[in-house]
Amino acid sequence: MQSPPSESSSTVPPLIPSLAETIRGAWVGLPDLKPLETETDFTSIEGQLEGDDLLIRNELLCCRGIRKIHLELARLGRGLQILHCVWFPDPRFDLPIFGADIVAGPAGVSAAIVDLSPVSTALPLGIETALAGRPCPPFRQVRDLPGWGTIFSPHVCFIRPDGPEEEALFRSRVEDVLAILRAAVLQAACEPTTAASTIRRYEGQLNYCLQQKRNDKTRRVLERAFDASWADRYIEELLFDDPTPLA
Ligand code: BLA
Repeated sequence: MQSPPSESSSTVPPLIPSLAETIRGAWVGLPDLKPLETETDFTSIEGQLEGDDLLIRNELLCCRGIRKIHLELARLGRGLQILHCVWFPDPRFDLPIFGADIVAGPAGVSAAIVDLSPVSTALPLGIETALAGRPCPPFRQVRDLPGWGTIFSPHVCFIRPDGPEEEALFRSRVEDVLAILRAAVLQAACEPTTAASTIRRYEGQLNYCLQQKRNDKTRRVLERAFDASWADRYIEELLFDDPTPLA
């Protein structure tokens, strides 16, 4: 796969390319892993934000148990770097949503978040036990969640990493979280589309998408670089598209 341009720039904070590698490593060997076909080709997108180029590179895959694995690397001129990653489960499987977002500016990483978020009232028991057994390391600058952040689990890690050591610690947190999810994907059984549990998880995923779309900070960057209707379409069709309605 071709390296996104953000990885060859000397101004990229090392956390973003190294996390991208961590994430790519975590999907290797997942059952029935394949590229995700989308109606629109979102692989590579270019826009302009206040005279600066905005480059977006998307990697999209799916596997048994996960309807969409999305890794996005965005670079705005020399100023802003973003890594956005969500693994959306197939609602027939009892799996949480993996989400990570890293936002970095010239002064360093301002936001780093990672979570396995529930799509029912609580996380699947095996995931909960595994996360409880591997608590998030103590970071010096923990950030407050925004109002829409009620979708995240009690294990969410939302920080401003304080220096390269904490950046490495955050990367190892992402590794731990993905190892827990991988183990669950390998074990998960497929339940019928009509099962009450499937329907509950489908609705839970709709709610996750709805709440994420309330993040004005994402929308603002996209609207300024492209335009409001393009940003809307990108958010609705790619970033937080709803799962396919259950038949
Ligand atoms: C915050 N997201 C942000 C910020 C920007 C973006 C500029 C503000 C940075 C800061 O507060 O320090 C921008 N994020 C983007 C853009 C994309 C993106 C443009 O992903 C995509 C093109 N956001 C997610 C996911 C999570 C998430 C999957 O997309 C979590 C799993 C979280 N981003 C998230 C949170 C904040 C944030 C919680 C802080 C919001 C706030 O404090 O109001």
